[in-house]
Amino acid sequence: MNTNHTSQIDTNQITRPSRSRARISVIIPTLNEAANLPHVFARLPFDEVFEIIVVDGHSTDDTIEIARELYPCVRVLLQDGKGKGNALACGFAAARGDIIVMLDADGSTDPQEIPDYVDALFRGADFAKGSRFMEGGGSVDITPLRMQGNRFLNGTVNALFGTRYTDLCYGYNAFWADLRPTINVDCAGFEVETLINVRVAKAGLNVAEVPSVEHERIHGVSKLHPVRDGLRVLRTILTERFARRETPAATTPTVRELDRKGPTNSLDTGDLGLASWA
Ligand SMILES: Nc1nc2c(ncn2[C@@H]2O[C@H](COP(=O)(O)OP(=O)(O)OP(=O)(O)O)[C@@H](O)[C@H]2O)c(=O)[nH]1
Ligand SMILES: [Mg+2]
Repeated sequence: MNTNHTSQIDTNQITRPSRSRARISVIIPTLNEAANLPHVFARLPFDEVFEIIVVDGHSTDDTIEIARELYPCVRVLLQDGKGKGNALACGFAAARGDIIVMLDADGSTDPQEIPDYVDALFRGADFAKGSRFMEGGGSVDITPLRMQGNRFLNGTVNALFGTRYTDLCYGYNAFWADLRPTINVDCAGFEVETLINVRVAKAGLNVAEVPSVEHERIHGVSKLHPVRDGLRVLRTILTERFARRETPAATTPTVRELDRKGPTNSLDTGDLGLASWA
């Protein structure tokens, strides 16, 4: 495997918190998901997470207000650019936990699965990667076209990076927060999961796939365009594998956190309490 763009990381040199002390940050990118948030928040294991961060893409519905109604302690960020990738980069940068879980706001990823991802990290994985296509996983949301595209792109990554992934383009994943500089999300759109999966492979990290069941988007329409976004994914794969450049230095997006009065960078989340994984 060509690893000339990202150096291998020895995670044995990193000290990580015990299960009883690990704080979990849940990052949820939102773009006009007000109608879906009640379902998503109803399934969040609040007593087990440290913070919930909604990263909004300047929704024109009342996504932010609904999130706050559902969970007054929610941290709300406004992304500083465009696209899901940029939203996740903002959320990752702002997270204060030891473990980061990323999931979608449309009801297709079930927050009740969070413990499965955390379990995988405590069994030794650096990165817990959701998979709809391994035993125990499934999807009622994916279309035949997307299924074929995902299969092709997944096979391309496995061939080029020596991985054995079963599901490349899936938005439900978890990882140790200390890996942020390695993952260094610096893309804008739906290629973000691919970028992350490829960078963890290049860094030689321990990846565990976690079976996950994807449900149907409840309300609203997808923002993903299979052909346009499939081509972006392919370009990302080829750039990460063949481009003659070092991985850019870790970037930090400008994170704008909203309190109820307006933008701030200093919202105190100390009252959220520590995670309580037994
Ligand atoms: N902040 C932000 N969130 C976004 C953006 N684009 C998509 N999202 C969120 O990212 C998540 C995934 O987007 P979806 O449109 O559901 O994409 P998808 O899951 O591939 O498509 P479906 O399966 O059809 O729902 C959802 O929570 C969206 O609200 C964006 O530009 N900014
Ligand atoms: Mg979706």
